[in-house]
Amino acid sequence: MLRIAIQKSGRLSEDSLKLIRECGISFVSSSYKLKVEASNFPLEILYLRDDDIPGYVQDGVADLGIVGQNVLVEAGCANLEVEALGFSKCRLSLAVPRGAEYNSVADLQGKSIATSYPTILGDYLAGEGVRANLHTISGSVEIAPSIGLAEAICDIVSSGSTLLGNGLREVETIFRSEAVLIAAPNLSAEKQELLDQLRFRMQAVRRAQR
Ligand code: PRT
Ligand code: ZN
Repeated sequence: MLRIAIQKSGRLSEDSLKLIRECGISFVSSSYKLKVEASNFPLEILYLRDDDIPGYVQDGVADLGIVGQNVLVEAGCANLEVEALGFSKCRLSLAVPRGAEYNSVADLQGKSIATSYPTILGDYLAGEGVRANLHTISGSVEIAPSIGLAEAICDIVSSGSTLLGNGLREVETIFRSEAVLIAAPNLSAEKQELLDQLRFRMQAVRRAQR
């Protein structure tokens, strides 16, 4: 039996469940059960926080997972990706207060930047030769400049309305993300065979949507 970890409740949940159902896999989902078994495919679904999914798959507690590339790469687990899924598209961007002067990323030299993505941001800044002070916060990052916590932010953007609503201007996109299927490194031959069947079905679902 394959075990797949998906987000319990959040932006990935609905599309993850929909994709599994569109693969012809039936299961009864209830908001109380954190683990359900499919009735017509050897699959068990675990409902978790998205941040915990890369670690569970890396350690083999779950065989598969569905998570955003932003969370996967930040966790240092990019090697687990097996299939891009095309939903939950977003970008990780740098933003500064609307009135602040900004010409290039070099302007962030010595500045303080609030983010939930210190690894991706740190790698990006190092590649640009910029040294900045990163403040890692786990949510409501967009509030940081207005309360004096940081001079810039780096966070997930989708429509851009959250930046706009907090008086911020997007100045650089540093990473593009979508939901991906991930798999544990050393699956048994039986599990690998089931994964291949599942990927085949997922690819057919995506082709049908194009
Ligand atoms: O509880 P749990 O830890 O499981 O969930 P979470 O709150 O950490 O994650 P969740 O559900 O918010 O997002 C899950 C994944 O969806 C993210 O890791 C991204 O891969 C993807 N995704 C897609 C987004 C967005 N779009 C998005 N807009 N994740 C977050 N946002 C937030 C962003 O942080 C910002 O605060 O929405 C705000 C910006 O949205 P716009 O539309 O105003 O630009
Ligand atoms: Zn999360």
